[in-house]
Amino acid sequence: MSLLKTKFVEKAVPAAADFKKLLKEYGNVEIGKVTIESALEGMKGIPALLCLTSKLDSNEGIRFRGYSIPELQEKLPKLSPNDEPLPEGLFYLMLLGEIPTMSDVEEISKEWKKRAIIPKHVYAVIDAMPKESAPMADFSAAILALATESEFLKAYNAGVGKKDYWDSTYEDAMNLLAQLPVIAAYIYRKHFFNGEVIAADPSLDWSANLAHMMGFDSPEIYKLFRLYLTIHADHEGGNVSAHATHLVASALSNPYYSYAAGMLGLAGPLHGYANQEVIAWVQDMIKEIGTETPSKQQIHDFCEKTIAAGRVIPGYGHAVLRKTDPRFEAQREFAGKYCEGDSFIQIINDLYEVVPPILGSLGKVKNPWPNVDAYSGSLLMHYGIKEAPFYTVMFGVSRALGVLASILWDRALGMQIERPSSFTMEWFKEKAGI
Ligand code: CMX
Repeated sequence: MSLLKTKFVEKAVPAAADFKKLLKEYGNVEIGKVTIESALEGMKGIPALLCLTSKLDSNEGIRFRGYSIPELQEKLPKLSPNDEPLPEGLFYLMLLGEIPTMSDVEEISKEWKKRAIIPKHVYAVIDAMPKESAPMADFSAAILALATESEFLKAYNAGVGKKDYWDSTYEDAMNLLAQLPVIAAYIYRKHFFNGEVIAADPSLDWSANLAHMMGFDSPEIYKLFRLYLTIHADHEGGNVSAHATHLVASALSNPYYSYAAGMLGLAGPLHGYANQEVIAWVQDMIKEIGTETPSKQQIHDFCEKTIAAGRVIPGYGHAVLRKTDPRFEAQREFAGKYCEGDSFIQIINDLYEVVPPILGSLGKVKNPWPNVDAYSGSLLMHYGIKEAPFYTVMFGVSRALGVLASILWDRALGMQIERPSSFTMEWFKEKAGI
C-alpha cells in the first residue's frame, strides 16, 4: 500500500469512530435555525454539511485545512523558493490535514504519472462529440466514459462490505486525478488545434504537464498553472460542484459519476462558467466602445448598461463571501508581478474600482466584490490561452482535488444517503401564519 493510502487509513479509522460517537451521543443537539428565507433562497447558511477539506469565512475567504492562500504559498512544497505551491501537496493536505514534505509530494506525483492511462474508448467518446459541443460537455462525457474503469464499481459488484468502500474509492480518486489533465488537454487540442495531441512529459509535475500537453511551455506559464490549480481546488462543501459531487456520491454512485455530476454544476453561469463569461463580456465591451483601452467612465457606462438589461456582472458577487475573494487577490498579485502593460488585465483592474460601487448602489447585492472568476481568464489570455470556452474545464481539473478528497472522507466515515425533506407551498404559508 502506498504511504498516502496507509496514512489515510490510519487517520480514517479513528475519525470514523469519532463520527459515530458524535452521532450516537450528541445527535439531538440543535445546531442552527432554519428560516423560510434560508430554505427558499438556496438553503444558504443552513449548517447542514460536513466538510473536512476546507472552510469558507465570509470576510476572510477560504482556508484549506486551516491554511489561507498566502499561508499555502509559504508552507506547501514548491519547486523553487519563488514558485507557486504544487497542487499535489494541497491534495495531501486536504486528505490528511498535514502539510506534506517534498518527498510526500514526489510520491503523489510519481503515482499520478503511473496512473495516467486513458482507455481508447474514452478518446472515441470525445472524438464523437461534435466540434460545436461545449468543452465542458466533452469533459463530463469523457469522465462518464472513464467509469468503465471504476474500482469502486467492481468492488461493489463483487460484494465488498460498507466499511471497505473507502479503499476502492481511493483507487478511483487517484486514477481520476492522474487522468484528468490528459483528458482536459486532449479536449483542448481537439477543439482548438485540430486534434494534434502532445504527449505528457514525464519530467514535469501535474500542473506543468497540463500546460505542456495543451501546448504551452514556459517557466512562467507552469507557475501560473500551479497557482491556478491550487486556488480553484476547494471552497468548502456547499458550493454547487462540491455539493453535487457529495450528493451523488451519497447514493453510492462511483467517483466518476459523482465527479461528473459536480462538473455539470460547475458548467453553470452562476458558478464556474462565469470564468468564461467574464472574458466574453469584456470582449463585448471592447467591441462596443471601440477601443482596447476604455476609460473608467466608459467601463462604468457599460456596466450600467449590463445591469439595466437585467444581466449580472460576471465575476462579481458571491453566495457566502462578503469581501474581495482572496483567490482574486492571489491572481491580481501574480499579474502585478508578471503581466505589466497588458491592456486586457488593465480593464480587469479598472473593473475592480468601477463595479463594487455600482453593485453596492443597487441595494440588493449582498456582496459587490469580485470572486475568483473575475481574474482567472485574463491571466490565461495573457499567456496566449485565448479560448475562453475551455476555461471552466481547467477550473474542473483543479476542483477534482477537493471534491475527490471529500468523497473519500464520506466513504471512510460511512456517511449516509443525503435526503433532506421538502414541503408544499401550503406548508410554508401555514408556517408563516398566512
Ligand atoms: N451583478 C448583478 N446583480 C447581481 C450580482 C452581480 N454580479 N450578484 C448578485 N446580484 C443580484 C442577484 O441576481 C439577486 O438579484 P434578484 O434579487 O433580482 O434575483 C440579488 O443581487 C441578490 O443576490 P445575492 O444574494 O447577492 O447573491 P446570490 O447568493 O443569490 O448569488 C452569485 C451569488 C455568485 C450567483 C451572484 O452574485 C452572481 O450571479 N454573480 C455573477 C456570476 C458569477 O460571478 N458567478 C461565479 C461565482 C463564483 C463561482 O462559483 O465560481
